[in-house]
Amino acid sequence: MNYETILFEARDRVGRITLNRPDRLNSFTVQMHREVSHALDEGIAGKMRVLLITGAGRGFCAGQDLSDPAVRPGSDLKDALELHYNPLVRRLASLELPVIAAVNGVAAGAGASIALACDIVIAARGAKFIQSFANIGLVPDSGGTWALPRLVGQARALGLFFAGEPLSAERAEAWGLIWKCVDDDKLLGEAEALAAKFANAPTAGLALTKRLIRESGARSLPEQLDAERDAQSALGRTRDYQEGVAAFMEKRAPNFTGS
Ligand code: T3D
Repeated sequence: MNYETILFEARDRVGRITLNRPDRLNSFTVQMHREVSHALDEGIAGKMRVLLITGAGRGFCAGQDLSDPAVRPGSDLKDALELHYNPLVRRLASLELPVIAAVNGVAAGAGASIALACDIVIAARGAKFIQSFANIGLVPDSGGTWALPRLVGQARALGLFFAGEPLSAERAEAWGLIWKCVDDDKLLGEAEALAAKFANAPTAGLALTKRLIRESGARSLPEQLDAERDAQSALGRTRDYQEGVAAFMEKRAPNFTGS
């Protein structure tokens, strides 16, 4: 596919999506949704073991492109969510591999929600997160009302949602909203280093860890213990476990294959 609104490349087992409408702060159009979906298919078919998402130019993503006639005030916004945002967020959450968001600049509205739907969020010090939905009379969507209270608690989530004010990357890190804030010029290097580390990790274990964490909220402790037991039971039979133990015993670096 010839991508027009994103850049996509898969190299060294890492799929890289760059949202690429910098003059509109990489806000989402239907075409961009379709291209991201296609890139995810392509990455999976190419057996990527890690996905890295970032934005071109000075923004990460400003959410929905508000000039799109499909979301004109008065129209039913249900389709935009049902057909595009919700499937994207579900997919990021259920992809059986680590997903890293490298937030290079402002992440607003659904752009913030999509960043927070990723497993690891690294942000440039100059980046900010804006729950801008209230500024235009909408509720937070794309999983924002699910993720934010879990990450920062109800008081901060409601404050961010109601005020619609920018939250700096530094404060986002201090509040536990994101994994890490780094100097602007270090962002891509740090994100690539993490991606390379994960791409060479026992990725089946990382995928099951992701699932356990993401499903834990709906389970009791006894249920979670059962789920951990089942995951460990499956992983104990993998080549990567065999390799990890052998490498430890032989005092050498492991060579994991993700199988
Ligand atoms: O509607 C549905 O489908 C339901 C789903 C909704 C999901 C959502 O995401 S709702 C929230 C939508 N997003 C926003 O409300 C954010 C709108 N943007 C802003 O508030 C500001 O642009 C920012 C705070 C993000 C950044 O401000 P600033 O001053 O750094 O940049 P700017 O000058 O406002 O933006 C630069 C350009 O990008 C500008 O175009 P211009 O004047 O240079 O021609 C601006 O219009 C454009 N732009 C920024 N965000 C959007 C956008 N164009 C279309 N849609 C945008 N979301």
